[in-house]
Amino acid sequence: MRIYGDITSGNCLKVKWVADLLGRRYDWIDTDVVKAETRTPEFLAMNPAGQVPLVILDDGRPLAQSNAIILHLAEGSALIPKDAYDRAKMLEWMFWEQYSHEPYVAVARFQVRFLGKPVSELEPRLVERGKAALKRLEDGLQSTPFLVGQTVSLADVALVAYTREAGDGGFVLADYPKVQAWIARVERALKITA
Ligand SMILES: N[C@@H](CCC(=O)N[C@@H](CS)C(=O)NCC(=O)O)C(=O)O
Repeated sequence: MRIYGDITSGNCLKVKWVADLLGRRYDWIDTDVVKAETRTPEFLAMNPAGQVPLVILDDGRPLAQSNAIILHLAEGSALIPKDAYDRAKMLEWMFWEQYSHEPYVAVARFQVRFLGKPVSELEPRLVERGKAALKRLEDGLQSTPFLVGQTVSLADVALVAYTREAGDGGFVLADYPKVQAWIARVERALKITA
């Protein structure tokens, strides 16, 4: 398998973490988003959306969208609950991540860390929605160690990717103690070292 990814991107790291944890063999093809390497004709022929992560499976089929990729890679593993309701709850968190978390928490981080924007100049809506997403996570972690019950699942993979970097976007993780403890727990479970 080939993984096209940018190591500074949480969406790409989700794929790397799952592949590493499950012992999947892959070649990592560094693809620099800032240098528009996802917008070349060659890349667009593989993924017309012009985005990483992208994987090319061993049989040559392409697959994009971080959460679709990790779902495919983890099929049949302990990262996906066997119980149908729990599996759907995992997907509930993953869809929520893409629509209500990543567009705020990841975008604030990108603007501060990569575009050099001062936190004080972030669009207020971005900050409010990002804080609301972190609060939603804090509430979701009141009674269980992971987002779906007692064991780590793809819901945790999807959500930890940008939550652990939220400080870079000016969010104060210390305001969310359950989330802070969960980040450390998920990093241990996924064997994330950096
Ligand atoms: N929803 C997509 C988002 C992918 C995405 O936004 N990728 C960014 C890097 S994090 C990218 O490739 N941007 C380059 C571009 O749009 O030109 C996913 O989860 O994979």
